[in-house]
Amino acid sequence: MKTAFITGITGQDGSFLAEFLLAKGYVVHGLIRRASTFNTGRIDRIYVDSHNREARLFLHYGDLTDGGGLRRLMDQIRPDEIYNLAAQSHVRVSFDEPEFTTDVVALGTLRVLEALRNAVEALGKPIRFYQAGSSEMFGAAPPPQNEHTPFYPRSPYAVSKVAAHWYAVNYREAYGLFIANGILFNHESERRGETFVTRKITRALTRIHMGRQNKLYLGNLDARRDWGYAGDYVRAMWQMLQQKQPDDYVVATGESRSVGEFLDCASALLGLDWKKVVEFDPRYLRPTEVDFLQGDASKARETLGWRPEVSFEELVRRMVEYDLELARQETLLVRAGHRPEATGASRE
Ligand code: NDP
Ligand code: GDR
Repeated sequence: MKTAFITGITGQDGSFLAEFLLAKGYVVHGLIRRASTFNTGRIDRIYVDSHNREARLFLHYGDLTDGGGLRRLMDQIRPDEIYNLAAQSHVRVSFDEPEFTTDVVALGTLRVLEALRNAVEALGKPIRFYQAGSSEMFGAAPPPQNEHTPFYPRSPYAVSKVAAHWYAVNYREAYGLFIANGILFNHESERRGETFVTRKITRALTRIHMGRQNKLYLGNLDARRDWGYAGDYVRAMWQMLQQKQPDDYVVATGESRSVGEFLDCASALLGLDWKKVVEFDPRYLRPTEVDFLQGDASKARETLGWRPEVSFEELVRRMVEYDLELARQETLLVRAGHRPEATGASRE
């Protein structure tokens, strides 16, 4: 039975990856941050009380800004595989919090790599490491982007991911460690954070459909992204760590659509005309934008045998159906006298 350690387990990808690894028979350990409210909503469905002998998912408090804690956890968990997914992952917010973003995304990765290096030396066992890289690292480089495309990051988040990428390459070469960088293009799901544009759209349009909201405020509708389904992308992460040699891979669908096209697809499912409800708010623009991402995942296809299974239309349909059900439940609760909950609709 293999043991995996996931940082960022409470996030969208962490929750999909934990489910995927548990289904493969792994013991899974996850890093969680102390927060004043519960932040484990995405993994509650798979959590079994650790006193139960059947439990194979264990959670540990820690933070990517706390290197000592990471090193202690590594000694305790003795993982076979580490998936470093934790990040301040919002590009727009990284302009507001550049130092914090750098501390978590760039230095945080370095801290996990140091903990890995110490653990491999101290425990004398091989440990495989996955680093969550991003298509944002390509930034202004023209599409299609693949493993040979030079990085041209356009935000503090993206610059930090580039640093993390090169730290990972350097640790692989300097210490002979098994480290793979995934360069993943945007991937979404029903569990996507509500301030990312796809989920912000499906959450808002379904609420508008149910009469719970009037307007949706957005920024740049012309930006193009290569959007896939998160469940497909965590499979690629695992596959990268099952190879004979560590390497770096682009993971993408190869198709690119604008934010406007995402709006078209989601609103058609609801019979809405989004042009009547969407308004522009400059607050959601970025000082430097990434205009056009379209990945070329030939290497992942040929070497890993990876292919996306969920199409763009199916992705949007899943998100709209899920959020429509949420909006229905919200409506019922309000009718029963409950106070409506805040949504991400008015945020980033
Ligand atoms: P999310 O924002 O959904 O999740 C981020 C996770 O990181 C959460 O578990 C969060 O904890 C945790 N985290 C944030 N800061 C810290 C910290 N200081 N210490 C420990 N944990 C922390 O991101 P995704 O799941 O979408 O993405 C996973 C990774 O993949 C990220 O590194 C992201 O940058 C990268 N990526 C994502 C892509 C995408 O399209 N989704 C594409 C390419 C790369 P909490 O729940 O407490 O906030
Ligand atoms: P991105 O995702 O920046 O690509 O990063 P996001 O969904 O935030 O933005 C996509 C595009 O939509 C435009 N946009 C808006 N974005 C948000 N969030 N809110 C709005 O109101 C809005 N209006 C228009 C943006 O300008 C942008 O062009 C995601 C994150 O998951 C990163 O962590 C990851 O590395 C990359 O994907 C790949």
